[in-house]
Parts: sequence; structure tokens; C-alpha cells
Amino acid sequence: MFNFLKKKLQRVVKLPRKDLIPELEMALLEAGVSLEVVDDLVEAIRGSEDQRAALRDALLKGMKSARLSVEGRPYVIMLVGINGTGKTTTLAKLAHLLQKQGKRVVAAGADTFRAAAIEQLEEHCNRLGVPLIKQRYGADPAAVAYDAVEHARARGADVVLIDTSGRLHVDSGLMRELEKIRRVVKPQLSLLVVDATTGNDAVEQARAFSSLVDGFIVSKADVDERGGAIISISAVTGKPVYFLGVGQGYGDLEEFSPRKVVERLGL
Ligand SMILES: Nc1nc2c(ncn2[C@@H]2O[C@H](COP(=O)(O)OP(=O)(O)O)[C@@H](O)[C@H]2O)c(=O)[nH]1
Ligand SMILES: [Mg+2]
Repeated sequence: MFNFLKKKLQRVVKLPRKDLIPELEMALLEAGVSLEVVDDLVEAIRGSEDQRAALRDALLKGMKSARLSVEGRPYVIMLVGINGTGKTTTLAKLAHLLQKQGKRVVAAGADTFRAAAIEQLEEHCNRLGVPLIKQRYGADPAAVAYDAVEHARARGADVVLIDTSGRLHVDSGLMRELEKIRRVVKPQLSLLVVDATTGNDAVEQARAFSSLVDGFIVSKADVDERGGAIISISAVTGKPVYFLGVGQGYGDLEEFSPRKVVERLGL
């Protein structure tokens, strides 16, 4: 995790001051850190005594974390994002985490855009013993989400996790679909799932979805060597990261800790 950036930073922070700034800029850009965040980081260490400490503090200041706390019943969480970022897998991980905390979870198969999406979620739900509320392929996602919340209410379940569909790109049709689900079920928490390995693309998705979500889950951190998305996403949007996805198993969801990120970067 973050090995590429770690190696670069280890070398750069030891450079004499006159070489440090351009080399640091280059290293951060290569790692997929957003331009504006690169500028902030460079500004923060310009003129500092201890370059390593200044970089660490500036990184810590830019990254925001938040804890999931389930209050009220049912607590409704909606996961959104473009195709393949890890929404469905992350939903299963969240269900597993909440079950371990003794919560009763219901899933909503509101990705009705692809037939295979419902089957994939169903497989996870069967394995985890989570009731899945679904309709046929092509059904109105907002109606599926609504049914799931009603089901949770009737059974006294604690949490509803809503899986939604993605598209290849940020798309206005998708935005309207997600806004409709939000209007109909009023989730307490909406989280955008982004793929860490896509670097600055992930940050651009965060920017595009920012008004629709409360924060982020950054998946595939386990296979991300560059770290740019994780470093930039809160600094750019002002919204926190809740979790990192750190593998494909149900237990591979880690509460986001900026401190741990700087430790992993060797700072
Ligand atoms: N290594 C790794 N793979 C992940 C992680 N999260 C999801 N994936 C994989 O990413 C692929 C797409 O995930 P999926 O949940 O179907 O994405 P969706 O289209 O957003 O629902 C699958 O092969 C997942 O196993 C993660 O944290 N680490
Ligand atoms: Mg999916």
C-alpha cells in the first residue's frame, strides 16, 4: 500500500532545500495528488525547519475522517458511484461489520440497471444471511429502496444498505436516478465509493458527486501504490472518508485513519 509514494517521499524529504520543492511537486503529481493539494502541501513546507514534520502535518490537515455511527432505526445508508468502484462488495463488507456489532441489516438491490448486479448482491446476502429486497431487472430503483426501508420498519431492522447502479462515467441520468432515491427514502448517510487506484479520476468523481453525498469510501487501497486519491479527496471536497477497502474479503474494511496513512508513508 502506497509503496510508490513512500519511496519517493523518503528520498525527497532528505534533499537540500533548493531541490526539495520541484522534486516534491513531481513526486506528488506522479502519485495522483490533485494539483491544488500539491500546491497546499508545497506551501506548507516552504520555509519550515523540519521538512518531514511539515509534510506530515500538512497531509494530516488535508485528510478528514469520520466514524460510522448508526442512530435511529432504521438507519439508511446509500452507496453510490460509477461502475466497478466496489459498491456491491463494500455493501457486503458494511453488512458484515454491522452484523458483528449486533445490528440487523437489510439490503436493497437498487442497482436494477444490469441483471447480473442483483445476482451478485444476492450471492453476498445469502452468504451473510442478510435479507435482500429486490425487484426485477429494470425496475424503479427508488421503489426498491422504498420497499427495503418499509420492510426494515415492519421487522424492526436496524440498518438498510442500498446498492445503486453506476455508469461508465459521471452521467446526468444516473444523477437524477440517485436524487430520486434520496428524495424517496431520505437516507441518513450517502457515501460515494471510489477506486483508489484511479487516482485523480477518483477525486474528480468525488467533486462531481460531492453535493449528493456525505462522505466517501475509498476501495482497493490494498492495491493502490500511489495514494493520491486518498490524500486529495477530503482536501478537495471538504467531506470526510469513512472507510478504506483493503481487500476482497468481508473483513477487509478499515476505518479511515489519516494518522495511519502518514505512518504507511513513513512520515
Ligand atoms: N483488491 C480489492 N478489490 C476490491 C475492493 N473492493 C472491491 N473490489 C473488487 O472490485 C471489483 C468490482 O467490485 P463491485 O463491488 O462489483 O463494484 P460495483 O460495480 O461498484 O458494485 C470486484 O472484483 C471486487 O472484488 C478492495 O477493497 N480491494
Ligand atoms: Mg455493483
